[in-house]
Amino acid sequence: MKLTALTTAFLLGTGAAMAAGTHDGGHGHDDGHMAGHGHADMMQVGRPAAPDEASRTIGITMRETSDGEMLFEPGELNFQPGETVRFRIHNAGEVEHEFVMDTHENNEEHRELMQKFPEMEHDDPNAIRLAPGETGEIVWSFANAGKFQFACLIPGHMEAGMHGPIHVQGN
Ligand SMILES: [Cu+2]
Repeated sequence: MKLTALTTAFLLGTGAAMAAGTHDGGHGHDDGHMAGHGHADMMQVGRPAAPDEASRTIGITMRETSDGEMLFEPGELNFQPGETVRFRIHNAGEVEHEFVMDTHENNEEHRELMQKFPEMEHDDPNAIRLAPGETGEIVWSFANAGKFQFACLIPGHMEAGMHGPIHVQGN
């Protein structure tokens, strides 16, 4: 799905989108590669991992409701520090959605950035953007205990309900 996301970025990406995507350097994954285990990919919420590291698969559905809400199912996620899981994310809605894992603060910053640059495309390892009907995967290793967040940062979507807590509980 990484290739699909990249291809979409190239197909849909205008000069403005490209420029917006790099204007603050805040994403830190400009080349979009899946180096996986380097320090550069380590975030507070964890790091991308290889598929064979995953100990379980979690299905996530993204959709809109008839009364104008947008949501993730399930609405909350729980992990242990050091746990590596495979997310199989399906967009069952009628518009594009994305699944982004990060700290609440980083998601908030990112959301504001996307409001300013709605055409912005990104290819961060902690995020995946899916067209209606599409399914994609992220394999992720949760490093630190703490409370994180998954959200859709497309303008208006988080406000419509697309966010939930990720609890990484230490013993
Ligand atoms: Cu969305």
